Amino acid sequence: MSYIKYEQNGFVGVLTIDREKALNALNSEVLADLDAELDAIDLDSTRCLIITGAGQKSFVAGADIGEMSTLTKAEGEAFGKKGNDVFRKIETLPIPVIAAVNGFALGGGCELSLSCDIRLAAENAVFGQPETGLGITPGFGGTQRLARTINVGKAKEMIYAGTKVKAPEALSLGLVSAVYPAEELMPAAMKLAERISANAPIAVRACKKAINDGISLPIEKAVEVEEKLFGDCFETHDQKEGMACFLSREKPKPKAVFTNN
Ligand code: DAK
Repeated sequence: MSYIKYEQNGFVGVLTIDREKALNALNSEVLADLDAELDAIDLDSTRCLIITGAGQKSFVAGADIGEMSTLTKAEGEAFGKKGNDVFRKIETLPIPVIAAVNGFALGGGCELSLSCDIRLAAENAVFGQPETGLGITPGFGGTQRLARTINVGKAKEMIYAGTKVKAPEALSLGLVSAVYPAEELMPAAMKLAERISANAPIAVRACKKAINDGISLPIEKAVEVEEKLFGDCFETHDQKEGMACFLSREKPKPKAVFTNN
């Protein structure tokens, strides 16, 4: 039995972390199942992925504290690497990934949402990095991605003091793009995923790569990354059709199914 449920809705994949009785906490098995499910996504027919948690209460309440409590230093490092590898796989997945944060996003759960491209939250969402209270640092990229996503001082406060942030504050911090009543979260995430999927897939992927690869480079190097990816869009079906339709004032025809060219 897998801790991950996966559904394909047209071009959109919906991946649910399904360990509801432990508020979807990430143990080694959940991480292994998540890794395997990410590898199994058909990237030729999927243009956007949504990640959410099972139930109404929690996105992911963190790494599994029970499992971590008995780890040795070496095992702790190995566990951190396993999580980091999976989260990096999400961050570098060629297609955009939306986190639909339906409740607690604490510790590894907050870090999981930060490895996604876009975060949408339900009104009951709570974000936090409570690790220092447990005697550890955030280990799945929290010290790095949180400080790059929101104001550095606020990120430091959340990490040093374990300050939790509810959905409205998360919105004002830019940690999430929008907040919805719980029952509207998944429809809103689907709607956004479908809007993304309606655009030229090669161009959307190139945008993700350009932003991710360029963001930590000096601007003169970053624009070179953009130039290359911009050039890669030319001679593709969608570039030719998109521009021809604009010039002839025709309605754009439905996009071709993505192929790797
Ligand atoms: N791990 C394991 N089980 C968890 C869990 C977690 N993180 N969070 C909740 N659960 C389990 C509870 O134990 C409980 O199980 P039963 O007792 O029913 O068997 C069940 O989920 C329901 O939880 P509660 O009864 O506590 O529910 P409440 O509504 O009262 O409270 C809560 C919800 C989310 C406020 C509370 O459960 C809570 O504070 N949970 C812990 C949140 C937390 O501290 N998260 C951060 C975990 S630390 C590293 C790699 C990774 C990390 C660090 C280092 N390296 C080694 C480099 C990451 C660390 C973390 O994520």
